[in-house]
Amino acid sequence: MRIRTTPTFVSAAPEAFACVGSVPFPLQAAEPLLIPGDGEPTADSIFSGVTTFAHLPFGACFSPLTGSIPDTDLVKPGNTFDIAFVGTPFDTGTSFRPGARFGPNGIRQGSRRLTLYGGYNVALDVNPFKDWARIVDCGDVPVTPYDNNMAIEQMTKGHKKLLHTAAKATTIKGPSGKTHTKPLYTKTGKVHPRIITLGGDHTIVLPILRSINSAYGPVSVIHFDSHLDTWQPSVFGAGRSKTASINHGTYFWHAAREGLIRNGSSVHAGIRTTLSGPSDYRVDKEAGFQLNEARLIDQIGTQGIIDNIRKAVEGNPVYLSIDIDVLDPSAAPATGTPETGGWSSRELRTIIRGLEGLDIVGADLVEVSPPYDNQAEVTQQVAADVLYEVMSLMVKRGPLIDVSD
Ligand SMILES: [Mn+2]
Repeated sequence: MRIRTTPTFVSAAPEAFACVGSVPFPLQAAEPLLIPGDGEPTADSIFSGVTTFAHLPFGACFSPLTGSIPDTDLVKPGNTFDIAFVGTPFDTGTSFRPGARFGPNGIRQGSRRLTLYGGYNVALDVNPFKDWARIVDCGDVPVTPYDNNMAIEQMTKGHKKLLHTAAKATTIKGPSGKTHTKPLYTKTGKVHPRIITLGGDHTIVLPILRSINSAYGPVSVIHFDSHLDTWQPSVFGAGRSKTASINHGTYFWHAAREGLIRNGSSVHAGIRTTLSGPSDYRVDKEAGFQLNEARLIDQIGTQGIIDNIRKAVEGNPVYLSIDIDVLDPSAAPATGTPETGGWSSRELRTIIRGLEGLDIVGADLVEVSPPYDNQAEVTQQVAADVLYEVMSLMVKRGPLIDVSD
C-alpha cells in the first residue's frame, strides 16, 4: 500500500529545515530577550538537541570515531577556552558494581535544565555562563575498555592535551586597575585552562594527577568520598599484577608515592567506610591526607567541615575530586560502592560553596553509574548540580593569575 504524503507535510518541510542550525540555544540567543533580566526565551531548547554539559558549546577536542587523541591542532587558534568539561568513560577499575563508563553522558543528561532560567547562581552571586570565562564541553577522551594500562595512557595524554592548550583569558585587571599577566603556580610559564572531568570510576584521578603535575607540580587534594582510596594494593586488589594494583581504591596510594600530592596538605571529607583495620588510617596519613569522617558533621556542622578543609589546603594549588558516593545513597543511589550514613545534597553543595576563593586548578566528579539510577535520574541531576557549583567557584575566582605584584 502506498503511503500518501499530505500537502500539509510537504509545505511545512521547507520551513522546518530552514530552522536547522538557527535554533537559539539559551546562551547563544542572538535576539534580545523578551523579558528584561537574566532569563532565556526558549524553554524547548532545554529538552531538545544534542546533549552537552549544560548545553555548553561542543568543542570536538578528540576524534571519537578513530579513538585517537590528536597530537596537533587540538584546538584551532582563536577557539581557545578557559574551562573545559570532558568525559572519561572508564570503569574497568571498579571493585563492585560497574557502569560508570556511562557516567559522562548520564551527568550531561542530568545537566540539561541548568540553564533554564539563565544559570545565575544565587548563593554565590555569579552567573558562570555569562562572565569572563569561555566554557566548552570537549566530549569524551577515547578510552579502551580492554586494557587498563593503555586506558591510563589515553587518559593521561587526553587530559594533558587539554590542560596544555593556552587558556583564552591570559590577563586580569587588579584592584588598582593594573593589568596582570603572571600565571599562578605553573611551572610552564603560561596560564592553563581548568579541566572538569566527568567520570568514570575513581581510577581516572591517577592519570589526571599525572597530567596536573606536568603543569603545576604537586598539588593539595580535596577529596569528597565515603572511602579512603589510599589503600595499599596488598589490601585492595591484592596486587596480583601491576595492572591489578591500580584501581579505584588504590590510585591515591600510587599518586602519593609518585609525588603528585603535597604531603600533609590534602584532605578527605565524608569518609565512613569500613576498614581492613585501624592501620588503614595510618597508611592514609602517610599518603598525606587529613581526615574528616562523615559523622563529624553532626558535631561541627557544615561550617566546621568547611573550616577544616580550608585550613588544610589554603595557599596551595588545589585539585578537587568528588566521588558521588560521598552523598547518602538516598540522595545518590547510582554508584558502584554505596555507603549509608552520608551527607545530603544540600550539605554537600553548602560545603562546596564554602570553598570560594581557593585556587582550584582542576576538578572531577566520579563514580556515577547510571544503570543504578532511579527513574527520576536523581543521581545524574545531583552530580550535574554539584559540578555547577564547582564551575561557579572557578568563574568567581577568576583566571589563575597573580595580582599581588
Ligand atoms: Mn568512594
